[in-house]
Amino acid sequence: REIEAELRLAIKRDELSLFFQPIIDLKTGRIRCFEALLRWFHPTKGELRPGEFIPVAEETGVIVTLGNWITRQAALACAQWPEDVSVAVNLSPLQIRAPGSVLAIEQALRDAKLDPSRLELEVTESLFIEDSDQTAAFIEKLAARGVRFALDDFGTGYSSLAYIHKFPFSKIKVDRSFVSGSGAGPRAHAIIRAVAAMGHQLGMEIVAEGLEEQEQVDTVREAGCTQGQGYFFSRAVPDYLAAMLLAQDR
Ligand code: G
Ligand code: G
Ligand code: MN
Ligand code: NA
Repeated sequence: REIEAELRLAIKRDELSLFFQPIIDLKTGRIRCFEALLRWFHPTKGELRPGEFIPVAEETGVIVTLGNWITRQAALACAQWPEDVSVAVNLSPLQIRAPGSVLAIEQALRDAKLDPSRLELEVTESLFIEDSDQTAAFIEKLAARGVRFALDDFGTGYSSLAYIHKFPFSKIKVDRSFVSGSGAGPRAHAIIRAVAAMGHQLGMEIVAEGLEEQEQVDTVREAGCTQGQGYFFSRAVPDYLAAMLLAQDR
């Protein structure tokens, strides 16, 4: 397919870029982390969103090369930030099952001279449907090195306590459908509260995603979320703007 061939060339042609969206400590208001979000500036189609091309990258296996590139770029960017700021990278399930993925991540950290504890790998709930030994080995090896793991999109899939029980997640990201839109409300609020209470017991950070208004920020903070992310604070921005946000912040 056309898009597949173009995707293979996109890295070489310098059409791909990582943007960074800040994740804010809801107590102090300061930036704790940036989530890396991939953007493709296609020469004729314009800006393409990951939702449009990540599935193609997954079907064709290009995601493995692409994923390694993303981790490297994210680690290099983070190495420029203050030491108490980390970077979060979204992982595709296919990447986790690919042989050599642990080595590639370790190499990216070494090359960027980044402390492994400053890298957070976001995995989505749906990954665990298979609950394979490979997934467990991947997470355990990197966690032993100090890399952190976040359970992304929490509440949209199986939301299984078994995964939280089995794997050393340091963060749960409550999906934005609980925070805004028609899904928000007293029932969603009670669920966020309960998830946050569980997170506290386990020493985890609880992130509320999709915060767009001050009122939502106040609500999730009151419900016990420790961090927040969303357009209220900032959209994902290029690395030079991320550096400016940090300079303003400190
Ligand atoms: O930025 P946007 O809202 O368009 O992202 C849409 C989806 O694409 C999100 O689910 C996000 O996790 C995913 N995504 C964004 N960047 C990356 C990436 O670098 N790697 C992978 N695997 N997924 C990404
Ligand atoms: O699946 P994941 O959580 O990685 O997806 C992150 C996606 O959410 C990104 O594509 C990002 O652009 C989007 N996003 C981030 N903040 C907001 C927000 O406040 N509102 C909405 N609608 N989308 C957001
Ligand atoms: Mn994410
Ligand atoms: Na999410």
